[in-house]
Amino acid sequence: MRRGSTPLRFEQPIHVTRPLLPPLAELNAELEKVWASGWLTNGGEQHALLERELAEWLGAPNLSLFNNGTAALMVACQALQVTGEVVTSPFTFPATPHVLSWNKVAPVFADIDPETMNITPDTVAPLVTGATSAVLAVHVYGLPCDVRGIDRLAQAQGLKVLYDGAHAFGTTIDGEPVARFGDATMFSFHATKLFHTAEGGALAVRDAETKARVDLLKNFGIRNEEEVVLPGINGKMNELQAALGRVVLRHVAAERARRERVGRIYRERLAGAAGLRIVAMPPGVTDSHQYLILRVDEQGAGCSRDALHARLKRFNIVTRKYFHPLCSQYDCYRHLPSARPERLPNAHRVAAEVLSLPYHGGLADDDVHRICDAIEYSLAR
Ligand code: T4K
Repeated sequence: MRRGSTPLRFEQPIHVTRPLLPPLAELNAELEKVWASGWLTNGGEQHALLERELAEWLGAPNLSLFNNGTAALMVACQALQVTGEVVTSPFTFPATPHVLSWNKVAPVFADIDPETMNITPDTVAPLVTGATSAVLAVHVYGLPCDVRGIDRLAQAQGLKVLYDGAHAFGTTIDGEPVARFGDATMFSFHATKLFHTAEGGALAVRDAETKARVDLLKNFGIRNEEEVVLPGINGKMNELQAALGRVVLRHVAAERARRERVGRIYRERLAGAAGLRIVAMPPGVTDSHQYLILRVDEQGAGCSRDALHARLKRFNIVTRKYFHPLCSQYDCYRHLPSARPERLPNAHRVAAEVLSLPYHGGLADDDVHRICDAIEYSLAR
């Protein structure tokens, strides 16, 4: 961009994300098999194949597919018999605390670390009471929690550990797949996720016995024609979703590579901008490439996150404030003692700073440069 000139407005909205859409012919080839089988759901061939392929991809041998990530987390609470109170993060999507409420469990919000943006053993420990049965931590944006510290705390206190890994598809920690930690890890395969099945999700658990329980719970508790052994729900992924997932999976590596390049351009272009910082993965962590997060320090940038978000809209660039407001600010949770703002200072600060920038493989290099031009221009206004 020439200095002083106004960047051009995009003709079409530039979204925060776009789904990976594989060639339709590839999907049709799989759908023809589904049609020929006459089998659309309730554990068909595509389901079995995808479950196996993902178990390998995620390094999570005890994996169960679901119709969405929220249902997977609902079932995780049932399978692990979570009761009473659960310590969780306020800096997340509403699904995280809502699954606790739907399980008649009280969410207790812990503050987050200002850098990892996740709850930590230090913020969780003081909130553990006799009623606490578990920790439900979130690997927000694919940034891993202090998994070893949380596991230690949980062991010492006899708590279960559930991870909301909705953003952590492909995250590894020192070479270890993220699902190896805790008692259960949920993945979301929503259309907005890098790997997706339009709607979908999965739950990884520690052992085959727990997986068997999860599989019963996601299918009404039906063991066979004669026996219903648990009060389960319908959490099943259907054959069309599974077929889509199998085709999308073939293109995940290319999408990751493309996002890496997009991320590099953002980092190079915005490196010197005062008050702006792009969130980076800590050493030893493989990025899930789910989101690209800008942190806006209002004082340094001379512009608030909200102002930048609004100014970018004028260029047809639709950024998102994931995750503002905090879950602790929702009407259904703000009455909780743990939701009081003075108890969550880091969460409030971080929620006012973060902006999810457009980040997907459909962005051309030139698009990213134009977005950066618009950011630089907006900061100066
Ligand atoms: N835990 C965490 C931490 C989560 O982030 C989520 C979901 C969950 C649990 C629950 O998992 P699921 O039950 O959903 O599997 C979106 C997604 O709907 C949601 O899955 C995701 N997190 C959340 C962070 O983002 P919205 O309300 O922002 O979606 P929406 O419709 O505004 O879409 C965002 C952008 O994506 C649009 O501006 C354009 C683009 N888009 C979206 C869709 C649906 C497309 O280009 N095509 C599409 O089909 O929640």
